[in-house]
Amino acid sequence: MTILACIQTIPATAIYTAPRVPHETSALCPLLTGRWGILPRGRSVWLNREVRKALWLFRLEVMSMLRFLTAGESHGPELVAVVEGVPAGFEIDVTKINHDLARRQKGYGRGGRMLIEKDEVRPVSGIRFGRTTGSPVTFIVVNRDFKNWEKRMSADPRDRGEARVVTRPRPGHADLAGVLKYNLEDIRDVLERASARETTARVAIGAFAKQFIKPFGIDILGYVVSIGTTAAKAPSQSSVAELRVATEESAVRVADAGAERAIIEEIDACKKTGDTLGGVVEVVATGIPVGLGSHVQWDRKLDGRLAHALMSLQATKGVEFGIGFEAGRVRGSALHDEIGFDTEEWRFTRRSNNSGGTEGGMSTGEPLRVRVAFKPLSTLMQPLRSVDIRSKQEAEGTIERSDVCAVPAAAVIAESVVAFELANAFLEKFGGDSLAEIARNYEGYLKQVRDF
Ligand code: EPS
Repeated sequence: MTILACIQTIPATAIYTAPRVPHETSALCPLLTGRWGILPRGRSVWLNREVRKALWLFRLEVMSMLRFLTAGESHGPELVAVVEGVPAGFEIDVTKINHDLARRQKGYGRGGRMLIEKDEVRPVSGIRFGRTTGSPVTFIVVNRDFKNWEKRMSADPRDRGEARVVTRPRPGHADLAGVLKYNLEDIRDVLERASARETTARVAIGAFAKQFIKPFGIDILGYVVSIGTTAAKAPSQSSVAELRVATEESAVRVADAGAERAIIEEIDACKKTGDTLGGVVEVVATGIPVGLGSHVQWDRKLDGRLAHALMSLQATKGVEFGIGFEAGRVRGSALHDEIGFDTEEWRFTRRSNNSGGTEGGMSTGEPLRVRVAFKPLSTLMQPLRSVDIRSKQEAEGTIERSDVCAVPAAAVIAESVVAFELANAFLEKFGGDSLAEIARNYEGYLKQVRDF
């Protein structure tokens, strides 16, 4: 009601392309007719700032089924994840969420922190007797390390003297831009939240979201493609299940024993010289029905939304779908995935999947393949040159306990954010308030595609 009231402020001359007008309805969107006026689709005009703000709120309200927030500092008492827009009736197995959290903690090259933590969620809202109720879901993860930081991370102003102020920004971290932007004197006020520790909450959310789409046959896996200069052999022929077995057994999440040995050697060499290593991960997802996302508006495009989510991960430097940047170097005839028709199964087929499973911002029904490049972590035990923010004198970047390489963990994290985005797009397409309603919509749509 509040959101619709905002829309009343749109001047009579403003016309807006309403985001959720279904294809076969009239130009008068039922949601927006009556006393709120008519917003015809198919035409755009310039809107003033207030109107844009109102519509932005509206977009959040009606477009995204799911939304989430995370909160918490790396060395604070707890991490918090809140997910809103959750439909009722989905079975939630908390042990599966904890399993993914344990996967995130693994990987050769991690630092001492992972020996302290045993990340597990405590569900505190929205789940009753193992099922979602439709209410917002909240998960809490305790930072065991907090007991070593109680005074330094205290909320009580009387503990200010315990802070051990950090004044030497690390090149590559959020440190310098963060203190300048927020006008802070202690870099710790920035680094605590910028830390990749936050991804614990995102993995919990992703593992939760997976449980909405798993019943509909969507399977998602993240694994490592390369670390430093060592590339693992491409496992393109393997099924996701085979790939899962192979990469879960690997200390660096690759399906290639030779590459694994070389990567471990490289991590060891980096550790000796106080350096760090980045890499590339791939997320593959199968069982996605054709038509998640939409071509009709920029912010409804599935690949755009996935790229946004993946680029928001700490240390991400690039995202590519299918053959990615290579697409800019080949001819169209070599790139595009030719279309066939299987008369026995009565369905459209593709002769390749260079697109990585999206065309026009929609899923094609082929496996989603997206790669993410992670830069080497910016805490170097052999620090780079920097400047002290107080004295303005040249100084070395701060040394914080950190990891030499967190790319195997990044594969699990990327898998999790893809899971959330797919669940969100799935619920948007088949939306409803309960599992039963969503399942009906899903079956009806599959029949429509079969009968096309
Ligand atoms: C992380 C926890 C952190 C780091 C790492 C990721 O723990 P701590 O800072 O206590 O050693 O290991 O964070 C970073 C690399 C970073 O730049 O902040 C985790 O839980 O994944």
